[in-house]
Amino acid sequence: MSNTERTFIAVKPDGVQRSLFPEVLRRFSQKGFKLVGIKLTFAKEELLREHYSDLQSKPFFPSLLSYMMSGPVLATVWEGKDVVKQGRALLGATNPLQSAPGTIRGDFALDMGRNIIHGSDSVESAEKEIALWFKKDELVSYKSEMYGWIYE
Ligand code: IDP
Ligand code: MG
Repeated sequence: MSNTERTFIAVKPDGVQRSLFPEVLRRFSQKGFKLVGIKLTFAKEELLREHYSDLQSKPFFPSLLSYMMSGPVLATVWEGKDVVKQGRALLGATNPLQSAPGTIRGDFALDMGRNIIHGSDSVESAEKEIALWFKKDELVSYKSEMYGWIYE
């Protein structure tokens, strides 16, 4: 399994406003994942329409767009073994009421439309989302000094 798999994780506007982003960064870092991209940004409608293109026909799509544009988003890219699937596990279920305690949504959220965090759901969508949110030169390559303590 590749140690260089990447995923896109975004702390949504409510997570930023509620100061939950340090908790998100802590959980991903302490699990062993390497941060390779980070920026605080206001998402443009055009970007969000592309990002959530699979949900266009859903009744909640307009409110999802306004939610995602209600404040800055902390966009991040993480690298590591099985990071896409593991990242989704750290997040919990889409509906926070169905997210187990110990997950980010399970610990900090109640409503689907305020579920504080996004995570790519497959390696393919991670690639698409990373390219959508980050320019190539905004992602960094570096040797993590903790790798020897994380990977056998
Ligand atoms: P995910 O974020 O867990 O991948 P998706 O089904 O891709 O879930 O939906 C994207 C986002 O749209 C969710 O995180 C949530 O904020 C919002 N959403 C999904 N389903 C509903 C719904 O039924 N009502 C309100 N918002 C929803
Ligand atoms: Mg999704």
